[in-house]
Amino acid sequence: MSTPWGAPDNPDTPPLRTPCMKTLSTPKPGTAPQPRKRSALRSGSTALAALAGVVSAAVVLSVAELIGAFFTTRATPLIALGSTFIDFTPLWMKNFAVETFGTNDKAALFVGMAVTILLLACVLGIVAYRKWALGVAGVVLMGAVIVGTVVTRAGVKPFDAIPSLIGTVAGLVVLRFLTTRLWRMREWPDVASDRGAKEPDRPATTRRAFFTATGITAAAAAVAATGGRLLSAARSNVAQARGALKLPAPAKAAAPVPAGVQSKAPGVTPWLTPNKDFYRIDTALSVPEINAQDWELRVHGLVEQELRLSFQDLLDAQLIESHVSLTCVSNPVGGNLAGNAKWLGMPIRDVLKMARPKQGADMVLSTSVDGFSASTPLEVLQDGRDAMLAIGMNGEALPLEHGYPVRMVVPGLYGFVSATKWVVDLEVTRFADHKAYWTQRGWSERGPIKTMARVEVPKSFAKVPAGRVAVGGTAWAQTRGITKVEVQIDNGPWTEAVLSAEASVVTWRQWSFDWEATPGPHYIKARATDGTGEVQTDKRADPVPDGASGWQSVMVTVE
Ligand SMILES: Nc1nc2c(c(=O)[nH]1)N[C@H]1C(S)=C(S)[C@@H](COP(=O)(O)O)O[C@H]1N2
Ligand SMILES: [Mo]
Repeated sequence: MSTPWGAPDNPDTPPLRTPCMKTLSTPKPGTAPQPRKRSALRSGSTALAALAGVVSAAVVLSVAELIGAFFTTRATPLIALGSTFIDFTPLWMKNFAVETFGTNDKAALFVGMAVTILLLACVLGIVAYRKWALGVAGVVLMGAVIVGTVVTRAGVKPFDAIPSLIGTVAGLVVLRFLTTRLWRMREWPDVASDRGAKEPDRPATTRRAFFTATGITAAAAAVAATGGRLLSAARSNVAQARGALKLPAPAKAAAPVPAGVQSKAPGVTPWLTPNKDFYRIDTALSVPEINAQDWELRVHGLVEQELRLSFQDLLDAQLIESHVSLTCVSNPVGGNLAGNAKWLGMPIRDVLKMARPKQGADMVLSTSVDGFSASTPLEVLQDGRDAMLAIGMNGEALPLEHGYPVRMVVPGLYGFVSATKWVVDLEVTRFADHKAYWTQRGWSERGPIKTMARVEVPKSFAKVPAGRVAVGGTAWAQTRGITKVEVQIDNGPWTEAVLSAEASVVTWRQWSFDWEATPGPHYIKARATDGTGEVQTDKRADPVPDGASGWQSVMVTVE
């Protein structure tokens, strides 16, 4: 039985010979090779079949990458597969990934994906070699999975499946081509050693043909992949447009930052976080690239007046500027998933004033171009705090990875329920009716930031000389402010630290403490008190579902 490709289903049936092959070799009776070294032969060809599978997979991905340069980056197979994987990652695995890899979780995902694809490709190569029809079925299935993940991504249109489709077909053609070379090799097993000088060329020739084909294909795949990258970079002018963007002056400037906001302890984080050092957390495997001219925000749902805002509308609006510290709900006690920046944007309450929410609405679901969403209490967006549609960060347009051209910034709430980057949709709705991205995955639906004091110097497990040691760090309780930080050495008394100046209740506040250190191992603990008088709880909680809590304890050795 043959497939439409004319290949034998049974690997032990030799493929049809071409006239050319016939003239070259027909073992004479009596000189046929002994079926010795059978298993060695088999495992050798199995490895080559696996190699053919890997090269074919590389062709699928690189051809899709090259053609994908003319489509959205979210439509390339790796990005779509990875993004879909992220969306379906169970909570425990996500927590494990963040705990183990931190902000390298994306790199870890790519490594994991590469290993998985490599293994699958090996298997498919071997299957195709043994039973071609099954191999085809496997490749078609993989192609279907890839196309399926591509077309179900947010903001991706059906024709964005074209790169993956063409890539899959190209991969199949290459697999067929390489597998055919392997079948030919099987016809002339490695008999040179068995038959001395007789027909020494034949096996070597078929073998060489396979390796030449494999090498050329692999090189072509590498060129296609690199070309695809370069091409899509060249075609994308979003980064240039961002650089050229002139931000308007705010109607209401940021309150001046008082002198002395920086902790006196050397080595504490800068009070204002430079954009390049600002932590980045999101589900986006490739940073969405939105042209500001194409950007549009739809405001709808339980509103009297639906709106569509353009980027120009934002530039023309009464903008405000404000220092706000952001914090990630996944930040462990003592962690660094927090940052402080000066944001420029349009107050969201002004947008809501135009849209006029209806009775019964209690939430705004903000959605990004790539399908992330956050549920923010409606009252928080109207209560006078500087919640905004931000277009500027520390005097520049938003960096691409921080949400260019527009993101939300809401003082007092963890990012997962408020800080939607690349935001394109605001739906006024009710908590009862919609669940946001992380809420669907086991996190809470609301996320006020918990009071937290962080010890930054000395570092955990540091060795310090005896005598006066500068201890210091950063504390936050956005919207409530920090009124006290206390330090405890070992089981000694809680002693008040020196607070640095406070810029506002929505920015973090730094502190320092002079410690007379005596030789030996010691534990340094810190806790903050917020503007309501509440002392930071010592109750340990994991980040899931609504933020970590507990006192940080830093072990140091005094010498
Ligand atoms: N589009 C989009 N916006 C997002 C997220 C995301 O995954 N996608 N993550 C949120 C989370 S969990 C946090 S903590 C902040 C982080 O913002 P930053 O990366 O600018 O620090 O972005 C929020 N906005
Ligand atoms: Mo977050």
